Formats: sequence, C-alpha cells, structure tokens
Amino acid sequence: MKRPRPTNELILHVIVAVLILNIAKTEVPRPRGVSLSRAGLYDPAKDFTCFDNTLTIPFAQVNDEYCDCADGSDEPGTSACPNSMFHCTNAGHQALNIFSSRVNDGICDCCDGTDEYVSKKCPNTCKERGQHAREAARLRAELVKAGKQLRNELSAEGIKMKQQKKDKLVELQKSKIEAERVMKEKEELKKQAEDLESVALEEYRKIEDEIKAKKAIEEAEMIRKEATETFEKFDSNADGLLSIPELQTRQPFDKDHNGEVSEEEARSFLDNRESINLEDFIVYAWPLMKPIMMREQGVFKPPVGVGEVEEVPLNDAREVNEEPDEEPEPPQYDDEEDDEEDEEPAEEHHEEDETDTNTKVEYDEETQKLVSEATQARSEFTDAEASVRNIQSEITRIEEYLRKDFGADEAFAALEGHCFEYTDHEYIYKLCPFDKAVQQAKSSAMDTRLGTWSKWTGPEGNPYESMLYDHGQACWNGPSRSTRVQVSCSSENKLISVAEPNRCEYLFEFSTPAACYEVEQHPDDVHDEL
Ligand code: MAN
Repeated sequence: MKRPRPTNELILHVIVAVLILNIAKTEVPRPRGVSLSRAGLYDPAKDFTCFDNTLTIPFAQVNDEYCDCADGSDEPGTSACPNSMFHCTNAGHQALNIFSSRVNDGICDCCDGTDEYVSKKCPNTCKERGQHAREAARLRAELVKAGKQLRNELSAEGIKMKQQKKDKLVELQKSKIEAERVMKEKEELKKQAEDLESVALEEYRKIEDEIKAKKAIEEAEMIRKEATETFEKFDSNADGLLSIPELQTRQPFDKDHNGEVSEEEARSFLDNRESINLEDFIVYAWPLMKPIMMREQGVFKPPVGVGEVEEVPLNDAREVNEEPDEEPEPPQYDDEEDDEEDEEPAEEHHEEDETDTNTKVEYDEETQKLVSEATQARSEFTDAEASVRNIQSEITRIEEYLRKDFGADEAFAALEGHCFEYTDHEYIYKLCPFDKAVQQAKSSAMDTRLGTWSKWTGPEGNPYESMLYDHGQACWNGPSRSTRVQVSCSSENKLISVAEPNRCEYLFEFSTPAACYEVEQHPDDVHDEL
C-alpha cells in the first residue's frame, strides 16, 4: 500500500501546481467534458481522429450528439457514446469523471452543473463544497499532525511484533521438523516394543482366558447353589414346586408394605406362574428374588453363626427399591465441591482393578520388563504426537496472524489483542479489532456476536477507513449480524459510537492514532482544487 509523504513542502507544491494549472485551464480551450490533461488531443484546427485510430472525422463532429468513434472519444461531453466518460472541472472543488449516461439525466452529478448543460438546472455549488471539503481536510490535517507521532510509535511496535511472529514461525517450523522426526522414531520404538510384548503375552493371555472361563463356571455354580438352597427353604411341603401360598408366608415379598404378601405379589416373583420347579426357579425366579434376599441379609445381618434366612425378622422387610432406614454412615465431605465427581471414577477404577486382579496372572520378570517397556514406549509416542500437534496449532495461529492486513506500516497491528467498549442505555458493545464485534445486553449479560473480522472496506485510496466484521449471530428471521467500523484519526483509541441503522446491521465509529495518515489524492483531482 502506497503511503503519501505528507510534508508542508509537498502541500505547498500542490498548491502552486494547482494555481498554475488553474490559470492554464482557463486559457486552454477544450470541448465540453474534456479534462485539462487531455485538452491537447482535441485540436479544433484539425480533423479529429478517434483515439483508437479507426476513423477521422471533421472536428465539427466532436460533441455533436452523434457517436462516430467506436471508443466514444468523439463525444466526451454528451451522452451519445455509452462508453465515454464526462469530465467535470468543478473549479473550486474536486474534478470528477462520470459515465456519459449521467450527462443530461436530470441529476446534478458535477458541482459546477456542467453535466446538465441542456436544462441548466444545476447551480454551481463548487465554491461552498470546496470550502467545506478544504475545512474538513484542514481539520483532518491538524488531527493527523497531532496523532502522527503516536501513529509512528504504533507502527514501530506493529513492525516489531510482526517481525517477532515471523521469527517465531521460522523457529517453530524448524521445531516441527525435529518433533516429527522424534515422533517417527518413537512410533518405530513403540512398534518394536509392542511386538515383543505381544509375543511375550500370548502365553499369558491363554492362561488368563482359562482363568476367566473357570471363574465364570464357578460363579454360575454359586448362583445355582444359592438358588437351590433358597428354593428348598421356601418349598415348605418339599414337593419340588414352589407355589404362591408358600411364597405368601415370606414377608420380604410384601412389596406394598400392607402387612401381607398378596397373591399378585407372590406371583410376580414366580415369573407370573402359579408354581415353579427348581430349574425354572434358578433361571427365572431367582434373579427377581435375589436382590430382595440380599437386601434382607445386608440390612439385618444375622449374628455370627446364624445364617438362616428364616431367622430374619421378616415383618421388617422393605420394598425392593427402598433404602434401609438404618442410620447411614455419615458421609465424609471434603471442602471441594467436585468431591462426588472425584469419587466416582475412583470407585470404577477400583472395580476394574478388582476384575483385573481376579484374572490377571503374575508375569515372570522378563515378561513384566517387556510390558513395562511397551507401556513406556506407548506413553513416549503419545507425548511426541502431542508435541507435533501443539507446534502445528501454534504455526497455524501465527500464519493466521501474518495473513492479517494491519494497514500501511503495520500501524493497526498493536490494536490486535485489545478490546474497546461503548455503553448505551441497553447494551455494552465491544470491538476487538481483527477479531470480533460483540453486543452484551446489560440485563442478561449474554453475549451476541455481531461479526467476526473479515476485511478492510474503505474506498480506493483509503481502504483503512472502514472495517467489516461479518458472519455474526443469526438475526431472528433474518441474515447473520454484521458490523461496519468507520475508523478515524484521533490521539486515543476509542469506540466513539454505535448505531444499528438497519436491523442486525451495526455501525461502529472507532478512532485511533493508527488512522492518522494523509489520504492519497488522485493528481487529476488536485488540478482543479481551487
Ligand atoms: C437483539 C439485539 C438487537 C437486534 C435484535 C434483532 O435484541 O441484537 O440489536 O436488533 O436482537 O432481533
């Protein structure tokens, strides 16, 4: 981006040039709609040759409201050629080039009124507008002068920051190559260690599987034994069938605690049958009864040596899901709120350990060594992988930063990472340059994103006058929110105002010394500025 060198000397030169050219302008006759710089191309003493050299016509045909030249050059001051441009001198203000279609269209485009020469209805307002523009330029020049030193400081800081990021990037890229090399090495070591571990564990796995299978059989036998014992106890007439009346004498099955075990209650424990034989009892009824029996045993632990279910005071039975009303152990609380969360995984872990230790075989020294080495190799590989990932994400972050356009001389760079606030009666607005625009309702403290940094959107010659933040939170029944930020020069960074000119389209005014630079001006414009 070109940055003009604003010196008093330059301004003086411009003024002198303007004066000279302005005088010259009045002396050089030229057809309507032709700029001073092109006046020499229209010589009334000669025939006119179109600029594309395709045709030569008598000079009288220039601006005769008939388009002779394909390039439109014979009609600079009429609307006859659709592809020609009309130049208004706008003496006293800024010269302007407009499309020929705007000539005599009833709208005053040129402040000197020359574009509407047929109706002559446009008064010359260039003097007032010029004065106005010059006053604005003078004020801006004063501001720029005041803010320039600050801008230079910001710029120096920005250049330094950007260089630091670039250096960091080079460093990270080197580290990444090394980290990837280490990761590959660790991966290979892990593979080797796991191969050895796998061979060594194969024998043990078989043993472990056998132990597991044996345990499963033992467990099934135990269940069978418990179930058979209970069946025999409850089958009071010993006819090999457990029936509803037999179960009705067992108080623990009084689910609704009304003092008696109803037929339905008894039936529900017998797989909804009238009676059940031992084999079916083991499969269908015992799983329903066991939790109740265990609860009974757990709550009313019989004295040592008295293990019979019958000796339990059955009338004190509880509902299946009811908690015992015995005073529970007072829980031990820590100060930490997340105590419960802490405890659970620990318990699970404990259970896992228990199953593991139940079936785990103790390895011989050599195997244990290989297992430990493989565990260590796995952990080193995971660490190496994480290290590559971390470096990569930092590289991505820096690359994103370096892609951002921080304006001429990086003057806006120092604003990155800072946020500026503006409060109105309803909301707190936040602008975090190069990041986001946010709206926070005072009442709910809820953040609404009004846009994410997109790009500079100022006009040609001064792109750093306006920023766009888009793709914000969706507007109800509408587009996603977006924010335009008008950036102006001042001696401090400040979010000056916020408006919502259209629903969910926000307009911020932000001032900063970073914007204290002279605006580029087109040489053609300067010519006619007096
Ligand atoms: C919220 C705010 C307003 C916006 C409406 C649109 O109230 O974000 O700025 O106009 O939503 O529904």
